[in-house]
Amino acid sequence: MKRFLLPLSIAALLASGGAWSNQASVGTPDLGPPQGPPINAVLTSPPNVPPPTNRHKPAKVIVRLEVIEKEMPIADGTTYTFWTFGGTVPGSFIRVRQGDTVEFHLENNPNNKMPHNIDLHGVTGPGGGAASSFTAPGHQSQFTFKALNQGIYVYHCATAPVGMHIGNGMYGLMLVEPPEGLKKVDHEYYVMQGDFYTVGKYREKGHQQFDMQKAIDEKPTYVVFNGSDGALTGDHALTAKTQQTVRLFVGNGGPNLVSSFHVIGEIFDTVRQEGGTVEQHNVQTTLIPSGGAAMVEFHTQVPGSYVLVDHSIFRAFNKGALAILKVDGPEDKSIYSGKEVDSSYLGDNAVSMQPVADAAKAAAAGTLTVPDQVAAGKTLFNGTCSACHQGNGEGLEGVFPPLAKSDFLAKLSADDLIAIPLNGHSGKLTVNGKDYDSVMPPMSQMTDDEIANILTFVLNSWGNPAGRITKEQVAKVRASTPRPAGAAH
Ligand code: HEC
Ligand SMILES: [Cu+2]
Repeated sequence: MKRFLLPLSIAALLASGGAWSNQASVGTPDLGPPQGPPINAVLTSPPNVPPPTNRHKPAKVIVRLEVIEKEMPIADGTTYTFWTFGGTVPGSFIRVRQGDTVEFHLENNPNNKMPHNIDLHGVTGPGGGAASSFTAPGHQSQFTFKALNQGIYVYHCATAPVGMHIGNGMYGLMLVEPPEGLKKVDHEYYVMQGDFYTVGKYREKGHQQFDMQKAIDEKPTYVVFNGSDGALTGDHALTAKTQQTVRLFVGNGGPNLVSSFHVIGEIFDTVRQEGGTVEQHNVQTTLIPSGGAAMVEFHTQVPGSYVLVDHSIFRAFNKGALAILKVDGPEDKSIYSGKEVDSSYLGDNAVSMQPVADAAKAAAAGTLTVPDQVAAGKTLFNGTCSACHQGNGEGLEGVFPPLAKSDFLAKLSADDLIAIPLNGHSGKLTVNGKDYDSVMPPMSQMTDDEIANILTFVLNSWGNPAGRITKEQVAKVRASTPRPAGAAH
């Protein structure tokens, strides 16, 4: 009964002239019955996007999405048990055309522990499908919906406790193409932000548990694109060439934060804010609500690394909300002179964190050596301390004291040395005959093993007296010395 009524009410909408008569929706959607044989939807893992449907008629499209609970890295050397749609965070990208009839199958892997369901924001009906898709482990559910509205839509799990299911990575995007399709571009990418809540600190090694209190307090440990710290940096960076067009489908799964999505060094030519049909032009930063998405388009002109961030910027540099689009091609000096400052801007995100992961593995196995710590510490030093003390440890005369062959450092006890990065330092000191009277801020946001590795690297570099600092020593100093007000714990 309802099936027949639906097209009628849409026809009434059309007659009233409102809903479809906007700039981005050129064609009139055919919301009639599906034509031709059923089509199995192509689903892709992030950052890939399925190809355009290239269809001109509504079809019946079959989507099979499997929920898989699995342990994956959330940072180098740090694992987390994610709950996923299709084995990835965000979940598989679904692409259909306005007017399609979608036969949706939700499968809950038999090895899973939890029941799950799915709420697709692109669905018109109770719970966006949630009411029809509650599925126990080892079972599957099926429901059918018509994609009435074009746009880019979030889907997510809505099983209680909902925040926990979303907070464990249960979200993704579904694109409902307009009848005429989207304008052709050179690259389409799938990027989705999410906030994560772990018991341990940001980048604390080992397996991390979900922290419900942090989630309730909206104090995430991680804010990342595509499910992990570094998911889209280094070898995993997005790529393009100069003089190309790029379309990003940018979602935000939340569960809590709103994203101020920005690409450092680019201006968005076109944004479909909130995934709606109105096009906005010449945008610097676009707001992406939790449970919302946007389509962002720009064209590349100057080669280099463009940094995708949540411009709530502590999230980018201290919680992981940072990705890279690497653009290759000839320089255009008339647009940009060409001096690149990637490494200092990006800190340790620009370099491989492999030595840090190796050291964490060795520490877990009880085989951590001084060379392991030195290698990890070097990477971390370059991301944190080198901004002031310089990569070669020489500092800047009169401003930042040298760590290389520092006679001040050489005289410190292990505890006093540990206290400097942990609690900062201010006031007069003399290093190698030169006076300094400045302030070093506390770096207590780093974990015990990060500080241990950095100091072991410093002690074994540049003619310093060698030695070793362990994470147990750092933990002891952390517990027994006061941090200045406002320092991280
Ligand atoms: C924001 C700039 C800055 C950063 C980043 C920084 N320091 Fe410092 N550091 C200073 C300043 C300034 C002093 C001198 C403070 C004073 O005058 O009391 C100092 C002093 C020191 C000293 C004692 C003086 C010496 O030269 O031996 C040590 C050791 C040290 N820093 C280690 C580190 C380590 C390790 C890191 C990275 C975890 C780090 N610093 C990061 C600015 C910085
Ligand atoms: Cu779930």
